[in-house]
Parts: sequence; C-alpha cells; structure tokens
Amino acid sequence: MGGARFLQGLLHGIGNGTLPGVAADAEVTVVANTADDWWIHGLKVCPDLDTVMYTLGDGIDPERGWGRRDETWSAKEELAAYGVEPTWFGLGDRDIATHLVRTQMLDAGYPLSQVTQALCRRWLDPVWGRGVRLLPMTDDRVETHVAVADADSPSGRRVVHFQEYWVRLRAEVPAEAVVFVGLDDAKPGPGVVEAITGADLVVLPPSNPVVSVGTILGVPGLRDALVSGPAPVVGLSPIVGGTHVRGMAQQMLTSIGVEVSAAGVGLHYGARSAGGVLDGWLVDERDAADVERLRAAGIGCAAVPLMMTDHDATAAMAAAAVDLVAPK
Ligand code: FO1
Ligand code: CA
Repeated sequence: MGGARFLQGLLHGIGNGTLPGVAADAEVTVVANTADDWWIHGLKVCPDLDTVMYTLGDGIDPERGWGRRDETWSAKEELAAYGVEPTWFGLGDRDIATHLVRTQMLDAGYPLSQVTQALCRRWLDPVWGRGVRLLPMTDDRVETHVAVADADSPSGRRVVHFQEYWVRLRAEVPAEAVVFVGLDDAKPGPGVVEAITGADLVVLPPSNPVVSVGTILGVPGLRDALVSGPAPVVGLSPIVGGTHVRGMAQQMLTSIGVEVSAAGVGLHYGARSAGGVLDGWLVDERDAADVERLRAAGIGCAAVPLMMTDHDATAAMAAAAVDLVAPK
C-alpha cells in the first residue's frame, strides 16, 4: 500500500513536471513483491500486484487500501454459509473476477508475468498508455512464512503463511522467524534485471523493508543488478518518528534484528559504497536527528515531510528523493 500510494504521487509529479530533471514522458517500471501471494479457494491471489494495478487504474477501494471499490461480498457470505475456511480472508465479488482470470491463465500455462501484463491492459494502458509497466519480481512461486510461538505444538512453534500472520493475527504476536520459501531458487521475472540496469534512477518506496522490498532484493541477481547498475538508488523511509506510518513493520524488523527507526532501516539497506544498495535515503523531518548517522555511513541523506497525505505531498516527497541523488 505504501508503494502503491507513493507511485501515485510519483506519477503525479512526473506528469506535472515537478521532479527535477525528470521528463514528463519518463517511463516507469514497477517491480512488485509476489511473496505475499497465496492460493485460496482454488484461486491465485497476488495482493501486491493487484494493489498497485487497482491503485494506478483507479479501481482500488480507497478506505481499505486493498481490493476493489464498490465491492460486494456475496461469494464470501456463501463460502461462510458452507463453513469453508478461512473465513478471515475476504475475497470480494469484483476482485474474484481478477483471480479467476489469473488462475485460468496460469492453469493454461502462462507465466505470472504474462498474466499480469494481460490484467494490466485493462487497468494501466487506458490511464498511462504504455508509460507504466508492472512486473512481478519473479515468475516462480515464492511465499513468505512466519514462525510464531504456539504452546500447543511439540516444537513450541507454528509456521503460518504471511497472510495468516498479517490478516488473522494482525502482526500483533512476535515473529520468531521469517522464512521466504522458494526465494533462493527464484529467477528474476522477464525484464526485471533489464529494467534495473537500464534505469536512469531506481527508487525504493516507503514500503516494508523486510517483507516487501526485502523479498524483492532477495531474488538472486536483483541486488547485484542494483549495486552494479549505473543508476543512482534512492529510498524513502517507511519509519517516521520511530514508528511505521501505516502497516505493521515493527514486528518484522524486530524479528531480523533491525532497529525500528529511519536510521535503522537506512543502515540495514546500507550504503552502496560499503556493499549496500543505497546512494540516498530520505527521512522525515521528525527523524532529522538520524541524518548525521546516515551520512557518516556514506548514505546521502535529507529530512523532509514524509506523510503521503495527498498526491501533491507525495509528489513533493518524490521530488526530494530525486533531488537527493541528482548530479550536482
Ligand atoms: N487484508 C485484510 O486485512 N483482510 C482481508 O480479508 C484481505 C483480503 C485481501 C484480498 C485480496 C487482496 O489482494 C488483498 C487482501 N488483503 C486483506 C490485503 C493483504 O492481505 C495485505 O494487506 C497485503 O498482502 C500486504 O501487502
Ligand atoms: Ca505486501
């Protein structure tokens, strides 16, 4: 959701010509996390791809931040009436159409990247022409699983899919471990490496550094493409004033031993000059005290307002991010 909302502001800024040095017809390629994906009721659901697709295509429910606007829930009610589990994960009637198309195409043998391209023809082409592309990080099956304490289990632990941790458990119980099943064997999706190595600028949006950006960087080859590519890499902190803005990053950061602060996340990504990925890291004004620590680590840094209250505010964040790594 953070990534999708940021993209809206970024595209707004590009269209308005308010991003320094960025042409109004600049092309944007979005590489999306697919490790939140899962199979439910026989359907393949890809929350992050769909959140980006619906948000940019103006089909998202603005209050929930996921799923379709003007949604109805008849299928969900009918499934509950049959006593079919899980009842805690809701597929809306309109949203189900997307999953039906996707699942049928996957069953017919198309890779997820081609399925996504087909779905995006409806949502992105009418709005953004061919100027915005949405690429899954990989066509391979990768799933984030989370180990939580379970006194009833002989091992004292239980492993649940990310969606169960996020939606049913609301990320409120400590994550003892986060496992990205299939990630080590995944190959970058078609066009992903080329998008990174051919880019003029790479932006890491204010998304979850562990289960969103972290999984993408974990696809073998992607981190190298970023580090060795010619484009500056700039990120925006998802942690503002020592806490997540929206979403539930704390447990995930704590589980991998990263300090929950703007500096903690920036240092976790690391300076490109020191084996990390970042040239620049934008933090919120409230975290201005972190700037020196980040600069000392070799990361270009500035503190600006980082609240995505509307498209203009978000476009201003994007402009500040671009400015941070622009050749001076
Ligand atoms: N989030 C919820 O909190 N409850 C749901 O029932 C739910 C259903 C759902 C269905 C399709 C979809 O694309 C997303 C959905 N989400 C739901 C959001 C999703 O679980 C997470 O917010 C993301 O995976 C985190 O990025
Ligand atoms: Ca996600």
